[in-house]
Amino acid sequence: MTSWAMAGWALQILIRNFMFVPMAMTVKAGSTVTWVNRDDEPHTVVSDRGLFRSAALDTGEAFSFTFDEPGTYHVFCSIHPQMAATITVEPHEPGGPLSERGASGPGAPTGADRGP
Ligand SMILES: [Cu+2]
Repeated sequence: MTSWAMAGWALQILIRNFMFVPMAMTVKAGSTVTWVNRDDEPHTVVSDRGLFRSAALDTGEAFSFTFDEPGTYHVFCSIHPQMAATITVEPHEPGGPLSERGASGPGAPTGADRGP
């Protein structure tokens, strides 16, 4: 059962029943995560830090983003903000420093969920 499920496609998050499945995923830095909409409703994939924002994905459409920097990334659907998922990106080096950055970087917007 190796087939086509290699590298990128292994890191797939389905959008189904107004949920991201799985809701939490841990990947290595440099990994590309692909979201696929399996609902009949359009959904978006949006970073709460403004790193990326997909167009509205219709049924069967996909959106990918490559996570180069370690950290914790929160993702939601801008149409249904209750839909949320967390991507944890680990550094490549085994045993490397697992510093929890992200929430308190200089200039990085904090959890306050304010639009412009
Ligand atoms: Cu949605």
